[in-house]
Amino acid sequence: MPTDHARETVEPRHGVTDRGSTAVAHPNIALIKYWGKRDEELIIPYVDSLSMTLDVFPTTTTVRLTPGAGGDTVTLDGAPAQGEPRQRVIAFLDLVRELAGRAEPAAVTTRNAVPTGAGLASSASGFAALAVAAAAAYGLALDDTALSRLARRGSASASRSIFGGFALCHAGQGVGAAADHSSYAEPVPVPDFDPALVVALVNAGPKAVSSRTAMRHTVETSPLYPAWAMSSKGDLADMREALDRGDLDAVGEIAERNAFGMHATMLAARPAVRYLSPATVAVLDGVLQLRRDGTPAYATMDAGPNVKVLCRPADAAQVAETVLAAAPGCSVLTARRGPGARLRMRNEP
Ligand code: 2P0
Repeated sequence: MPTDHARETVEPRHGVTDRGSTAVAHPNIALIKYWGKRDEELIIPYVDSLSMTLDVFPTTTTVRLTPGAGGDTVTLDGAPAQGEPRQRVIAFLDLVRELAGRAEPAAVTTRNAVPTGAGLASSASGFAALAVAAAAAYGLALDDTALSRLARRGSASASRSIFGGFALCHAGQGVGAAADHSSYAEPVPVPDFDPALVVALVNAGPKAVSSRTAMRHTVETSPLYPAWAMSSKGDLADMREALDRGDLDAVGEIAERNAFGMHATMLAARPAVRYLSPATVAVLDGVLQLRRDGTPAYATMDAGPNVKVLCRPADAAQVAETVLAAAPGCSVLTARRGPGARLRMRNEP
C-alpha cells in the first residue's frame, strides 16, 4: 500500500537554519487538467483538476532572509534568474511578506531536477517548494490547505504538489476573497491504486509558448473551450469513481479523453496553439498499438510535446521499449506516485 511519505507537520521555525529554510517538492501530472483562469491576478482556475504527484524530478528551494540587502536575489539552477521567472518569484515573496507582515528581502536558490519550462510541471514543483520554504523563512505557520492556497498564487498546478499521491485542486466559487479562499488542493486518498507513469521526454527544451499565455489565448479565442470546461466536470466525477475502484483502464481512458479535449481546445484557438509534435504522435500511435496487443497503456500530454503513459508497474519496461521504438532518441523514465512538499530538516544533507 503506497504511503505517499506524508509530509511531516512541523512548525516553520523548526525548518529554519542560518542557511535559511529548504523545501523539496515534486512535480505532478494532471489526469484531469487545469486549463484557463477565471481570475488572472489571484490565479483562480475555471475547472477543478486532479493529479498524481511523481517521485522523480524534485525541485529543491532555499529561502534565506537577507535583512539589510538592497533587494531579493533569485538563483535558478546556479545562474541568476532573469525576466519573467525572476519577477514571478519576487511577486510571490511580496505576497508572503504581506501575509507575514514583514519586509526583509530574501535570497532564493532553486534547483530543478526537471528540465525547466518543458511541459513537465517545473512550475508546479517550483512554486510548491517556494511556498513551503518561504512560509517557513518568514515564520508563517500554515497548514497544508493554506500552503496549497499560497502555492496556487505562484502557479495553480503547484497547489496540487503540496500533497503526495493523488490531489484535487478546487476551482472554488465566487470572486475576490471568496474565490481565493475556496480555491485550494486536497489529497484524494487512493490507497490501493499505484500505477506507473512512463514519461517520454520527446523534447526537453523550453516550450515555444508558456502555458500561462497559451491558456489565456485559448479561453479568449477557442470556441471549443466552454464545451471542454463543461465536459471536464463529468470527467472528474467519472475519474473519482474509477480511482476508488482502482480501475486502471477506466482511469486511463478518462485521463486520455480529458487531455485530448484540452489539446482540442488549443488547436481550435485562433491562431492555434499546437504543442504536439510528430514525435508526440508517433508515441501516441505506439500507445494505441500496445492496447491493441492487450497491454493497458494510456497517454496524457500537457503544455509541451512530451507524453506520459499510465500503465501497470509490471508493464512499464515494455511500455518504455515501445515508446523508444516509436520515437528513437527520446529519453524515457518511469515514475510512480511520490511524496508531498516538505521542509528539509536541519540534520538532512
Ligand atoms: C495541469 N497544466 O493541470 C495543466 C495541464 C498544463 C496542462 O497546470 O498560469 O504552470 O502558472 O497557473 O500551473 C500548467 O500551467 O499555469 C498546467 P499557471 P501552470 O497540470
